[in-house]
Amino acid sequence: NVVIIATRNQGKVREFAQWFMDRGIDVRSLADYDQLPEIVEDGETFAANALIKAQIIADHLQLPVLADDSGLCVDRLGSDPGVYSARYAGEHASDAENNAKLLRELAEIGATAPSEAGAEEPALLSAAHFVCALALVDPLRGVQLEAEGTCSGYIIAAERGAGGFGYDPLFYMPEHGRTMAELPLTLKNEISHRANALKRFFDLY
Ligand code: ITT
Repeated sequence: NVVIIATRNQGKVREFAQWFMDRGIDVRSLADYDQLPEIVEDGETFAANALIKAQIIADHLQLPVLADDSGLCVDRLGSDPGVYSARYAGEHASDAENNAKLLRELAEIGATAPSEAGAEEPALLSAAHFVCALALVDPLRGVQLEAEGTCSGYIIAAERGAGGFGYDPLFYMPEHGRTMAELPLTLKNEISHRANALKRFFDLY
């Protein structure tokens, strides 16, 4: 039993692997294939981009494919970076570069933290939420399933934690007293936007 996920993001792969492993299903990603067609994610929504990725790879491999399009929406930045989350600081930007850009943009609108050396509770610069859109496409039967999940928190001024990926070190959840990057993978996988999308996915599947 295998599911193909149309992603090159190893952080996503780790999280999907845990979800599917629990169900006795192995996960393959685009890293396991050569000579794949180019994917142009030019949709205006997470859902549209998830469909684009799943459709292109499903057509190419002639197998059912699941795709994840996700990102961070920051209230005080008018929901940016949104669908541009992966390339916020430039086309092939690293997570560190994107996180630095996020803090620069917040500083520009005056959202900064007072010096908080030793503070237990970090200053909250803006409310924010993660979004994850999933799409499953079967080349023979077309779109099989779409599901979306979100997760709410706040952006803080300095990174905390080494787990997860992407914007996780800057995404703080007061109810957990930790950033997403400070949670063990199993806990992130219970509460994240991806977890919420996957719960819907398995309800519908
Ligand atoms: P694929 O398209 O190959 O799946 P990608 O990283 O380019 O990989 P997206 O286009 O969906 O994926 O962009 C998602 C970006 O949003 C990702 O690079 C992170 O910066 C951010 N992101 C998504 N999920 C996240 C999570 O669980 N924690 C932190 N940041 C996340």
